[in-house]
Amino acid sequence: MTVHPTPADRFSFGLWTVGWPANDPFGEPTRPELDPVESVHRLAELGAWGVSFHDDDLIPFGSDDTVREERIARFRKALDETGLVVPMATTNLFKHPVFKDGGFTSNDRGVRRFALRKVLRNVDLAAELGATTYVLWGGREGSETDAAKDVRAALDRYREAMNTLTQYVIDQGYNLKFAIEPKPNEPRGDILLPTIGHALGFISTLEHEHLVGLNPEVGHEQMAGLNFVHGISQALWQDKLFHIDLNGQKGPRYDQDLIFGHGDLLSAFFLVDLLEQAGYDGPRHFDYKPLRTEDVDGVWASAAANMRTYLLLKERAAAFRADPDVQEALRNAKVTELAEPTLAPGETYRELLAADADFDPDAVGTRGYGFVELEQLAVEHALGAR
Ligand code: GLT
Ligand code: MN
Ligand code: MN
Repeated sequence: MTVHPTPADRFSFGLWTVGWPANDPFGEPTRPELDPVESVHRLAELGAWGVSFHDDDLIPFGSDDTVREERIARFRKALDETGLVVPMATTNLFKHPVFKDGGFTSNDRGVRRFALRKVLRNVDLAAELGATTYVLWGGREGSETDAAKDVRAALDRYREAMNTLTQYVIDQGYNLKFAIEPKPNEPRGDILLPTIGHALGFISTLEHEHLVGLNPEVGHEQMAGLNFVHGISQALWQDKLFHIDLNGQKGPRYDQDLIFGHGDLLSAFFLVDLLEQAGYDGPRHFDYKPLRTEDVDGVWASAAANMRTYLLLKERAAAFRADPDVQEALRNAKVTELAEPTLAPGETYRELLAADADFDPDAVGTRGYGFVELEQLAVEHALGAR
């Protein structure tokens, strides 16, 4: 099937994804460093719409102002030449040894102040380049030992950082919202705000809650054994899906960052179905790592594969929804009945208590729901068999 990504599909990539030189804890890089300017051009040629970056992907840590300005100017020129946009930016608070005990929640107050300054500085650049989402992935916010971290104090400091950042954005008049990216572990033994649910709970305690939402990543929830489609459903339900990191993962193990669809394919099918049905209009952002076995050509093949898989699943999901057999199976399974309020309009609990005298739980308990038939229809559509 021919599917061609276009900017209207809103596909975006982190510079650190295609640009990963494939070094891992056990081995050296297998590919050369990529120039961000080249990445911008190649992604645009492939039909991507946007590119995201960490401050350090663009401007090496510790650069002076001359180097900084020069790097930004080259990047901006590439954006102008290709029409690629910057929907999101983020801060690297994990690579330098200074962040070994975290950024916003390091036990060392000086480190916390340094981390906040690093983020504030890049928030200015994000706004300058037109980004509307600022992602915060706190990979080093956590611990390996429970004795070493007062988690309640750490959450106070996390909240203090978020309140400071949101106040800054308000004062500067930036059109920028923050998206927290949960992850259960790696690189820390245990990371704070490990899942969508933890992060949603935390966000509800913030001063400017409306400016803070989520950037959930497929693999991160699956590392915790959780259902990503359910997590995204709740994030949407709470209007907190500000951004999304699409990739693949094979169950609870290290963070694989596989190509989208190369992990749990059926979950990817239902995820695309959900995003498209819910009218999610944010970036479809791929946060993956081209396999270490691949050369530079393989990097671009993998970038194209992410977008192609998304579009194929989108097409399959639309066919699933349009199939009259599926619509009937949805009705038989009472999936549509769940949208009906449990109480009738105006009905009180007093009336409820006196109602439904003829309801027979034993008879209803024997009735099958037909979920298997419905799921099989989904599998057949995902396989292109219908
Ligand atoms: C890092 C991490 C990703 C995050 C990036 C944003 S950094 O690559 O593994 O999941 O999205 O900070
Ligand atoms: Mn990941
Ligand atoms: Mn991510």
